[in-house]
Amino acid sequence: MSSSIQKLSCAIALSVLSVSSVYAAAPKTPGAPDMTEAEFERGKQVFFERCAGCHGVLRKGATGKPLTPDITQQRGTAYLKVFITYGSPAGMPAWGASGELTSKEVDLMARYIQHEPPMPPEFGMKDMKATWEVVVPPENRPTKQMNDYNLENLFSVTLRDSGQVALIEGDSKEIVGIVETGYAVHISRLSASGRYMYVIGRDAKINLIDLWMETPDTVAKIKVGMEARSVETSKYKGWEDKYSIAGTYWPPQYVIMEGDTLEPLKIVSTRGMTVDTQEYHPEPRVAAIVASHERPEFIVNVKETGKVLLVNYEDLANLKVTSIDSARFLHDGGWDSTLRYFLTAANKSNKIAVVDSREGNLEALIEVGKIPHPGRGANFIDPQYGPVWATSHLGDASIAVIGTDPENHPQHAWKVVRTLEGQGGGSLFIKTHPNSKNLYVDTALHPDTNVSQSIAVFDIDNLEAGYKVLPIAEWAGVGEGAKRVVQPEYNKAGDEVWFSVWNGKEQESALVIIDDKTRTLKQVIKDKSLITPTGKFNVYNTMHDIY
Ligand code: DHE
Repeated sequence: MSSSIQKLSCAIALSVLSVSSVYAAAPKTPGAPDMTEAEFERGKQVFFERCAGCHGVLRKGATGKPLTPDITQQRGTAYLKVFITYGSPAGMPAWGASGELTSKEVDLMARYIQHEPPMPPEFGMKDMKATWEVVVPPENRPTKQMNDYNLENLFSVTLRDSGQVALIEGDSKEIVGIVETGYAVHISRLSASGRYMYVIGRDAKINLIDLWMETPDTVAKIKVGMEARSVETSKYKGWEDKYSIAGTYWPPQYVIMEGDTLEPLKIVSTRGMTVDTQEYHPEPRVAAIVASHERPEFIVNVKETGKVLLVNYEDLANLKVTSIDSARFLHDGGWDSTLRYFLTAANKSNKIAVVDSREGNLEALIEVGKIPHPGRGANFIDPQYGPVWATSHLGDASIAVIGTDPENHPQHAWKVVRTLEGQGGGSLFIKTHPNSKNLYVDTALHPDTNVSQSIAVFDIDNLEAGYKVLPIAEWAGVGEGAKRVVQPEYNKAGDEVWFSVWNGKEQESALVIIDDKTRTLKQVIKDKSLITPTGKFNVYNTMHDIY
């Protein structure tokens, strides 16, 4: 399993840009093997595409190990070649043996990583402004909804490898639009009003889509860096739709923008000291961002330093940021059912950090399984322990169920009250809905295709009975391919669950919709335009943080 996990993090990483166009040439490093200028350029490109997602652009290590020259030169070319070729049980993919890199490329990369990593350029206000475009100014936009769609039950579906999102009406299951977005597009988020949708690509391009238009389309766009994963919008009372925020992996920073135009207003670097050893880190990447419902604040996860920032947007010129120490390698997370506590994975620390957004402090740091990966997690009422939030894990089969109600169930609050056993490791997302009695757990990155192509579903009222397996990929009836089943997402009513059957770019993919009550197949959506569907974002559930 571990190798496919690593593959996710690396291979998916940065297949985004022609890096040679953005890096300055690096000096030769003393002690490192010789390389021609052309070889060095190729090394940069391969590293950017395959390795940076795990090891970091500056190779300080995150999900993957650090690869700085003091370490790599000690290992030497021969050792590194074996490692790159065959991978490791700890999660390094077998890049050579799998044929993804030729033996010439393996040799090149073994030499390349013994040199100092070249520093990509910064991306400041001038660069952002140069890419910023208001396609339809706010004054020329509709003043009411101009289409007949039931917008609250619309889904935005990430079409990962075509750099698009599909807008699908949940009621009719019709694809009502395909919108061009950034490369290897990642997530969609909804403004508090539900009118605006923000979509961010791995190339840090953001599209602002106006759902009120006759045909919903992009009304503003911007590029906020070289590489990004997260975007969010202000949700506090009185500030609805006012601001948006995006975090970048490179450069390590976040930017606050106008909500309806994406005009960049304030850029803040996240470089600084790590939470534990208090050493300077040059590349603390911005992972998940959520909008507080308790205060006019964005909550920003800084991965490598392990700090959760509460960024108050009331006065951008006198910005107040509360920095909360948690644990390193913060990644994804979501709210508890009251929308007061933010539970977020410090993935390589095997912990869940709980932030109290009302008090503005760390409520708890909870030990869970190996590499928690909740997505936004799942909230439900445990028959024995009361309100709980759950996460599954990339690194093992466990599902940690955590008590979230310090008021009425203080003895269970912030404790792992149950550990369920799922189908296996390689899980990315877990989901339920307030109107459902089912808890779905995907295992999209499990090496066994029987597991990666199916879903486990637990009965919330009888969790100890174990799970039932639904053969989602088989139900999709698509041809050959990896057919990973990924990310359950409910419709607005909470009586249907949508799954992506994520196949190769040249292969057929599908969306499979099941009836939540009966757990039986309801509909399969297939279309030539549905290329590599992954994340799905129901408008109502996303705008109200229901999960
Ligand atoms: Fe994601 C959310 C980062 C790979 C699908 N992903 C997130 C978030 C982060 C992140 C920081 C939280 C954003 C937020 O809430 O603001 N993802 C990364 C990576 O660094 C990683 C591991 C490797 C990479 O180089 O990109 C990675 N992610 C993937 C995939 O391969 C997935 C499965 C398919 C795809 O579309 O690329 C994928 N990530 C998703 C989805 C979400 C997400 C669907 C949102 C889940 C939700 O329910 O909100």
